[in-house]
Amino acid sequence: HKDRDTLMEAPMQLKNDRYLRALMRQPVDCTPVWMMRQAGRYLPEYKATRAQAGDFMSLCKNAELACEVTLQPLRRFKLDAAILFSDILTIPDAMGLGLYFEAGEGPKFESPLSSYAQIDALAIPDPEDELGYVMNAVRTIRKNLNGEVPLIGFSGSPWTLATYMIEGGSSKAFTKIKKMAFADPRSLHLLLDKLADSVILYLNAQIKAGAQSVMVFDTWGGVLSPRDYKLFSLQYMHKIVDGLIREHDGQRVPVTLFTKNGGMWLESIAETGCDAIGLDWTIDIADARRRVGDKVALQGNMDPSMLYAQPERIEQEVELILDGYGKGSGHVFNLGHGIHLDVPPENAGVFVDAVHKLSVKYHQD
Ligand code: 1CP
Repeated sequence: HKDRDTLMEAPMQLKNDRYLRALMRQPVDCTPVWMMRQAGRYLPEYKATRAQAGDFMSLCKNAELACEVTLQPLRRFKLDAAILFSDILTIPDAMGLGLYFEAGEGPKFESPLSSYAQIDALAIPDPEDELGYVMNAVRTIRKNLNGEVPLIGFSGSPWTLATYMIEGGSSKAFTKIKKMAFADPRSLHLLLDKLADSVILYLNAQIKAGAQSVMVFDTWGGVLSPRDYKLFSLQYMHKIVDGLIREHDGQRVPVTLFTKNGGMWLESIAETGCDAIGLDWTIDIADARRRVGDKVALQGNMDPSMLYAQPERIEQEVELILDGYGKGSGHVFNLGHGIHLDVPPENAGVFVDAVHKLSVKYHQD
């Protein structure tokens, strides 16, 4: 029966699989592109949906609205991937720390952690229970994407989550967590280990719910010394990579690790066995490729502030980065960090189109 066959094949058959192919370093017609924080406040339609939801966490907890904002950037731009609309702080919230957002001030926790006893008492969240709203969003988005492009699931790294849980919110100097790292390392390692276990369960549940690739955001790993990065951040990301489902529904589920300011440590990151490394803009992608060889794919790495420039300047920068990576597959174009909230949406469109148009020649032999 024809209809039934189509229905059964539908979930596997992606109309555009460039993003997954590039992560696996398989041939592509042009370089795939998506933007970190592609759903968000630079889009007026996002602000409208958010206002409808009330606050940010209510938006994350409403599967229909989370799906709506996930799809909004895809309606405007020819993006090659969708990313789940959620936040990295869902795990600490599910652990009972009381996440809230103060207007214009970013995330905060009611009960930040400071002692071994508090950390010891933390339970590992059940992804289908306390975090069930995230899995519902994944399932809803996957259904509504209708096989157009792959869906990226994500989590924060244990170190990055721990910074918020111990500092009580965003930080500049990270003195509280560093005090714990150096004066009471046993407590911090207990926390990082529980977070690694939580992230493994959380990402595997996202994969089972329909995420076709996953990314770990280590936004604050770069504030550590090289030795402490390995000890407090990379070690736990390695544990996560080892614990992830790498094949689901007969398809490889690629994993990308992103450490902001981690350009010095690419070789060690590649050794975790991840499929791809996310790069910020402080490293030349040509050097990065020379250093990792064909071990992993690379994602990045235009300075997000370049989207303030004129179209010609944006196109020139895209060309320079494409040329830096060079010929062949293994490059997923992206910004080196999240898109700024006052960027004109048209400029994001110029960027996405430039990647597709200018990259074709790097994929012909
Ligand atoms: O609407 C609002 O006012 C809330 C702003 C906002 C948004 C749009 C927050 C609060 N989170 C998000 C969504 C979000 N966060 C996504 C959605 C998917 C997409 O990319 O479109 C993702 C992937 C994140 C991940 C995230 N949250 C990270 C890691 C990546 C990065 O940008 O470094 C981090 C560090 C956070 C914490 C967080 N949540 C929200 C804010 C404003 C922050 C950053 C605070 C800080 O700088 O410390």
